[in-house]
Amino acid sequence: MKAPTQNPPVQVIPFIAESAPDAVAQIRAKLGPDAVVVNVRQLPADGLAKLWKSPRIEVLAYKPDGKPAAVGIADPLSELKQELQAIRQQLASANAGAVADSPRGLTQSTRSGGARSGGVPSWRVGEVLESSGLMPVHAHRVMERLQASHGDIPPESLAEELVMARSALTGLWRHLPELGRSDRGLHVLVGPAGAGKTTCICKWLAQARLIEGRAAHVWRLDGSTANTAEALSVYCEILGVPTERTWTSGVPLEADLCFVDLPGVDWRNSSAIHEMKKLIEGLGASRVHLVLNAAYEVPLLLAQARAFSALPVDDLILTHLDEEPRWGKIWNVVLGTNYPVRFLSSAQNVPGDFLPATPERILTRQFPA
Ligand SMILES: Nc1nc2c(ncn2[C@@H]2O[C@H](COP(=O)(O)OP(=O)(O)O)[C@@H](O)[C@H]2O)c(=O)[nH]1
Ligand SMILES: [Mg+2]
Repeated sequence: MKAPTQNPPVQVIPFIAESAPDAVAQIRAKLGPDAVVVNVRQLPADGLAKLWKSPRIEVLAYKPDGKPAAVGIADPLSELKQELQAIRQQLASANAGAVADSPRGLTQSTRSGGARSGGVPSWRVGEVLESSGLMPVHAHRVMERLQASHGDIPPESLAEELVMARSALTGLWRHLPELGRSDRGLHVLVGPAGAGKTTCICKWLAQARLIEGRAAHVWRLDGSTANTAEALSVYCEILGVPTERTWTSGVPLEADLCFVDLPGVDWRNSSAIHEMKKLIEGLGASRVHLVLNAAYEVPLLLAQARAFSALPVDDLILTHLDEEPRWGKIWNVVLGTNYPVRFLSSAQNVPGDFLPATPERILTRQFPA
């Protein structure tokens, strides 16, 4: 690979700020209007300091070299736009390659090794499903479907079994209702603390603002605990999205995409969930997305989904998928709950990976070529 000769390495500078306006002011003062923000995160307060200090934020930013600050269109978000475009391209090619392709390594595997001791061949793909992350109960359900439609005698090769299993899983996918496809309107993200709710709002906003140029509005509301997600306000300021800390006049006419960011709720605390339910009812018409950390163990994920079903949840957003190698796990949530999955989020950084959930996308990662 050729070493880059034209672009000198960029110097990423961390800024520690007390608030969103403070961060923006510091970045503009030091790097000028064409600064590129690469990450925003909230810093954990140390020890007892968290009792009296408001949380601080760290913003990583740099000034693109060779581009005088005062020349050209000041677009501090061009890097983010490029990154998003690259993600979209990747996405398009991943979809194109995802249609019923036989995973390599399995194509040579024929039925000879799959016979029971009595000589009658048996389906083997159930084990493959389990090793990709499906719980035995769900792998069993897929196998029952396969046997119901193809009979007890499996096809010649394991690769053919896998093609059939992929198709059976796709048939079990719960699609978003027609009405839920457009994302106009008010979205409320709920879930346990640390699941990635605020990060998902930032990623969703980045796509809507930078690629689609849409008008958005954000409310960062307190619940039974304070909402300390200062990073959200910083990001909104960077994207030019108005944020409010209280719900007063409702959704403005000009905003076609609105988000309510709420603090996390402990799934075992039913009275806090009840309080959140009342808060959501007070917002009027909205869509409620339950955000879950998919790297957690499946029983915990299902217990969380059950606890939050006291809220009017429309669908799920699964996060931390970069920390979960076995994407087959996602099927346990698809088959173990009544919710459609709307988005898959797999990066800490914004804009990062935030993609509509589809069976093809999951299967491609579940059974890599
Ligand atoms: N690795 C990884 N980290 C994430 C992801 N989403 C969020 N995080 C990190 O998880 C932590 C909690 O995220 P945050 O959005 O504040 O969660 P919230 O409490 O639900 O709003 C932060 O440190 C995020 O940077 C993800 O998809 N992958
Ligand atoms: Mg948050």
